[in-house]
Amino acid sequence: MTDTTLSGHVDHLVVGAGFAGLAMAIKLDEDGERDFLVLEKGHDVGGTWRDNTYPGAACDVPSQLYSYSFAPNPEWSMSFSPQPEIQSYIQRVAQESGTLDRFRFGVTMLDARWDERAQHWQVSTDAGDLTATTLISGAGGLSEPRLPDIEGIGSFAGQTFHSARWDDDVDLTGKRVAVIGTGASAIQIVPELAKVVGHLDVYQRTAPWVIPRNDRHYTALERFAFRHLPGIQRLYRTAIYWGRECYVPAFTKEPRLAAPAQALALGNIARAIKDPELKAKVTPDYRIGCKRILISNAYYPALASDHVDLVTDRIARVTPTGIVTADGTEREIDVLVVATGFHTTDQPISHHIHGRGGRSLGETWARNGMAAYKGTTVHGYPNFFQIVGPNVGLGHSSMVFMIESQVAYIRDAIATMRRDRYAALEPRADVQERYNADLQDRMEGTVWSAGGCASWYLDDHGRNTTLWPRATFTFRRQTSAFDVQAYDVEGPRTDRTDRTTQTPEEIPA
Ligand code: N01
Repeated sequence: MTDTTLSGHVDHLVVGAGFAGLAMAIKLDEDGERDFLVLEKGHDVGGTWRDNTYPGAACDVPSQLYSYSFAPNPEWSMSFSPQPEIQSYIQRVAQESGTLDRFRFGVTMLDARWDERAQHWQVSTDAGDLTATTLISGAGGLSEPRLPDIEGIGSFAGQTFHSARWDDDVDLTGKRVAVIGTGASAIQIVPELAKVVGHLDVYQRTAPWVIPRNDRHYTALERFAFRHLPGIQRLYRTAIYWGRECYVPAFTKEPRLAAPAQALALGNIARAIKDPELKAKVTPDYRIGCKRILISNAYYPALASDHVDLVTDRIARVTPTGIVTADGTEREIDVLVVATGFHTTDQPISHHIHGRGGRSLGETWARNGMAAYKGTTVHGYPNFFQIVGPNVGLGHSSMVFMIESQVAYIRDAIATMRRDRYAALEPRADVQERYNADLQDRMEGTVWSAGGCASWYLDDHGRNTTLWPRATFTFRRQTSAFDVQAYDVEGPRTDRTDRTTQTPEEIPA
């Protein structure tokens, strides 16, 4: 429960204070758009980096790239930073931005409805109701844990938690633990658990491809250079960026280009695992890249440990004391960790956003699949912007790059609204349709569609509605300027006087 009370009107309401919401707040402020609020249901900035505190949590994109271009951090200790360092970075950027006075923590947006007459969003929260000219979602695609639909899972008598809701109070030392899932989270958790638990069962439904993690500490000299010669750090960032972009043709056009990565992954298995049966179990039967490529030097050695079992038999049910697989075997455990991912293709926030005619975005997307224009705006939902919307995700590079691209687009949209006194804008239906038809055409033949796997990139209709299928610089170019000709616009805008926040000039000394 929060002691904040919300009422009145703001020009911009941002939902979520992760990388996306924070970038939006900083850039709105920079543009002089000071009448905004950021609602955050948690009690701190950071989003997914605040929530994912499981042992071993770290970024699998190098931090030089997985950070804001406008806030370089010379102090990264390693090439792939651990979660606490990333969270501290986000906190520091937030502190230094001077925008935190407009963040409202512990506030959940319950519902947002487009008011056609007043041309604004009516937003209800658990801390009061307010209206907003624009609604900007920075809620993220990896925020709502997906729990597995396994018979009896609620009956387990020991402790159970999702990877994104780690319970630090549970002492795992010497315990019998099971981890369900072998995705990006699980492969970071498993080696850490293997160090302390008595026995570990890892339940694998599909083997992931795991390449070596070329991680290292930055030397004192490198950090000195980052601090005093910012050009050097930019050079690192640029080199990492282009190195990552090299994956795109392998994923989208020429599968043979993925052969070196696949060979690296097979070498990673061969180095750590000698037992032929285990080797066969961990070797994927689909093309590398079809699911997210994982990086770890420690995962396979952990699986090869005597006190760790990789279970590939289908889980039949969970009992109060353990997990029963389809062959009837029950493995008893004390603690159950579910590392089964997130709601990605059915973004939960979409059910709380009601556009023209009162229809929720969730309903619209349930009918036709998740779709937006440039991953940011949606026909029927005027003045709504979504950061990390449909088809903005990446399998190979930094989401912060995509977030900054979208933030630039939204800033330009807002500047256009101000300049041309538009009250409302939404993408034209035909433009949005063409945009998505082109995206889906491009998906055909990519490793995500033709790679021979099922993944969270695909929705129930088998459409890839999560990933961007082109180079990230193409997305950057497409979002570099607001293309008002692609939009239906309404104007002129009526000026508001009942604002919730004040500009610095208006705040009494
Ligand atoms: O989730 P996932 P995650 N019974 O969906 C299995 C990002 N991330 O939390 O492959 C049994 O990838 C499922 O099996 P299958 C990153 O974008 C980033 O690990 O569907 N198993 C899979 O093995 C990543 O992609 C970092 O057959 C079930 C696993 O659970 C995203 O988060 C670090 C099951 C889910 O894997 C999600 O990763 C961590 C069931 N009923 C995460 N249901 C960085 O370093 C699901 N599974 C940046």
